[in-house]
Amino acid sequence: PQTIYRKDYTAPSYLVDTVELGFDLDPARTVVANRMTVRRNPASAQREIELYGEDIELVALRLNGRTLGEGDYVVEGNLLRIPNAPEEATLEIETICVPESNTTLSGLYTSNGSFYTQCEAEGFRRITYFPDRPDVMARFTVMLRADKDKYPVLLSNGNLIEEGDLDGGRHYALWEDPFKKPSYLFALVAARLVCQEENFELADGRTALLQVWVEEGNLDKTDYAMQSLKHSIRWDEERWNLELDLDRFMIVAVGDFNMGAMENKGLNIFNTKFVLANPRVATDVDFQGIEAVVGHEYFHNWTGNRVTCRDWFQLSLKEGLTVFRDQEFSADMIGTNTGRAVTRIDQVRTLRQAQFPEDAGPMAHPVRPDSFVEINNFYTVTVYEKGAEVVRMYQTLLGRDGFRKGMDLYFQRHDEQAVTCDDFRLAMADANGRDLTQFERWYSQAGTPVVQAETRWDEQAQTYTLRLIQSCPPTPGQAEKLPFHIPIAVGLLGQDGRDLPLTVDGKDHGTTAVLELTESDQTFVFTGVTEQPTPSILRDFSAPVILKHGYSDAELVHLFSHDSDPVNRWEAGQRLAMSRLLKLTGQVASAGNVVDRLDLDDTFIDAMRKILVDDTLDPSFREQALLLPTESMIADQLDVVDPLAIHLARQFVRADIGARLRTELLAQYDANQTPGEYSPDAESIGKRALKNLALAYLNAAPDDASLALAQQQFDGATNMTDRVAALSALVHARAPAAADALQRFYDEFQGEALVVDKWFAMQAAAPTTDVNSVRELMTHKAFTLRNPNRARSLVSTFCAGNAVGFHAPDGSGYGFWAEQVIALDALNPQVASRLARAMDRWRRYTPDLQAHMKRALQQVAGQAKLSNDVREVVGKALA
Ligand code: B3K
Ligand code: ZN
Repeated sequence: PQTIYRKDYTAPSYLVDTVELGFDLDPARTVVANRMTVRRNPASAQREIELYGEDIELVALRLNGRTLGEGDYVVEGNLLRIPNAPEEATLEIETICVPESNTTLSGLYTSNGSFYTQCEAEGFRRITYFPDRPDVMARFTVMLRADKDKYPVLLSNGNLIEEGDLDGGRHYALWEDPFKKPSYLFALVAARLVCQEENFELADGRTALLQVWVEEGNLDKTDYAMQSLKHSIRWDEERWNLELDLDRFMIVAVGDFNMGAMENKGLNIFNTKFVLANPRVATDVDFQGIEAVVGHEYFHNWTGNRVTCRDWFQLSLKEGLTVFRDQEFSADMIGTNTGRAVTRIDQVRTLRQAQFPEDAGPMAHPVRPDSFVEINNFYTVTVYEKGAEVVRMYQTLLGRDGFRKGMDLYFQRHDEQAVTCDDFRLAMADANGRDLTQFERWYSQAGTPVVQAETRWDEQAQTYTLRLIQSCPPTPGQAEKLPFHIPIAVGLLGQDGRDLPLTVDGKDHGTTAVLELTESDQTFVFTGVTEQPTPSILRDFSAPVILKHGYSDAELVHLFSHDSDPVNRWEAGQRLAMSRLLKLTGQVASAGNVVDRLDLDDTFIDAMRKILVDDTLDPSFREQALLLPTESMIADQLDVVDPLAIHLARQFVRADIGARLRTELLAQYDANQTPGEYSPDAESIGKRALKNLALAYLNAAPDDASLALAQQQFDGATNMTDRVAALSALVHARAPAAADALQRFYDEFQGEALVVDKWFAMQAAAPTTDVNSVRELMTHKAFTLRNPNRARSLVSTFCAGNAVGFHAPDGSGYGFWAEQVIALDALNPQVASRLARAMDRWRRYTPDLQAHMKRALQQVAGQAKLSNDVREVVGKALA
């Protein structure tokens, strides 16, 4: 496969002004007529028209009315070139595609018999020949024709111009999008659907029609998506002065979808997972996910659609920024300080769980990658979540007002343009009169920076010196790194736990100073420090770095009890837990993976107890503070990973907490019930989370009483959050009643696809589940590899979320992985390629496991027929 480089970017040879598409929709043979007006791009030296097409049959090609024959154009792979083209031309192209056999779910495909599209990144070329690149923006008019009975609803981008009946039981709809857009934002839906709709008043007094389209039978699950959409529209108006620019905004839910959702102009298409919810079938996390994703896609209308990316290397321009926006939206929707902090803690957990490992593995890439083989492989936690951290750092450095000025300038300069990450950075710099040249390294250098902090209090001089040393490990293709521009938010706690006033270089910084670390070794001096403080460094996780500091347990306990910054307060608890987990993992491993004579100190248990029972703290915060680092976070700290040792050590800690804090956990279990009608508000979610964590800890060392409690909660649950928590407690405790509960759960919810996914996922993740049980589950009548949600719920959950089962010493988990990657690749390369990444960090495991993993990787890499997607991932893993 061919590698594409960012440095090779050239402007498009031809621009497209208008596109008229005509679709005669038929699952077995859809005819697409494309008429577009093109003109030579003055910015390009190229004289050929370049069109991309993939998996489509070219029926006719006309240029200014003349049919082009063999000698008039050249087709090489996916590229069709028309040499010697005139300055301006009308191109007419007729192609045929077969939606019903399109299992890739990219381009035009069918799901449950209806038509849907997914064009980002390069799916439009699977529909028609087109300069399918984001810097070609055109105005689209779309005519849809289909059987009226089977596909009563015909949707596309923009405004509905006309609809009516045709002969032979068919009908049509004509749509026009008033904004020019890149082809990746094109969408159509032709389906049997119903909708919840509402007229919504916008800030400027206009009214927009909002619709949420779902399959019949799901209308009782659209309220939350609709509410989230309205909140998103309001929030964008209020926080950024950005308005909905269309008269109509539609969300469509589809059961077969590769990712979460897609921001097609005016016609967002969503995975059902991020639309459908009611208390009976959806958990608190599902509700939160819906709010975040509905917000995310809506916010793309400005950050992504009105201002789009020049090329796919700039993906984080829209994704990092839009994730940042949806994060801020979710935080503002909660509104309280602790609520905000808890969302921030969640973000930090995601980074540590997924992004730091990516940044340290074979697929490590900068936020703005320099090269790729398959762009779909680069919709990553680095581009998205680290990208959002980079955007957040602007706000930390420039302040909220300064950041807003930068955003305003960005839209002023670039509305309806396709631009780069540098353009965004320059808007931030220019709007604030700041030099952000060095900040560019956050875009160009991969790897997680390490910041080492050394401190010294000088009693005589009453100064406190903070020395910060930064470094960044090598990543593929980047051996040496230059220093980053890192905002480090710092507070100092006095012995009474309160923040000390901060003065640096004679300047008053309140109680949190944002220091700007720009050199590899830099020292900051706080003056007027009258007592030995405890440093709270990297408050609010002010930069995506690994902070190293030789904290003593006493200092950590002090921070865990008092830090006014909730994120660092939580962080102190994580550090206390991590040091224990690492030590215990070592002990378990050297005992040959036997849990014997392990011990957890009182300091740790007491610190946990204190937070658990502190009713002045929000339950949501207490839940986060009591959650242990995950197995993968522990693995990330180790040079040699023995997954079973990690699991056993962590289970020991969970059980010990469960046993030694039994009384307190039971009390919190009772105190945090949420009787009455279910509501997904932050306070109730926090209570349920703490209550269900208590239940989980109690059942980590199960006795009859705790098992009975889980059983009772399962039987009496009135919402999915409590039901799943109870079922999972039973399953993880290996309760005798677990099998029966699982069966009852399935029987009750077998008609709800998203709940069946949970049912598979819960079993896939259970440490009692091995390869054989997964294979057994794959024979269940409800299982299919063809539906991405279902495949992920069982196969990906097992491979990426069940370390014990997956890393079985005999390598059977890896053999299974290879088989499934190969099977999935034949159907859906994007889903296969995600699964392939479960092996990313294979070189970190014990030698025996490594050998098995390598063999499995080689088995996949050795396949003659493999998608570019999977080939790139396994190739980089083995490189
Ligand atoms: N922009 C889409 C992702 C498309 C992924 C293509 N493989 C969803 C989003 O980030 O909003
Ligand atoms: Zn996005």
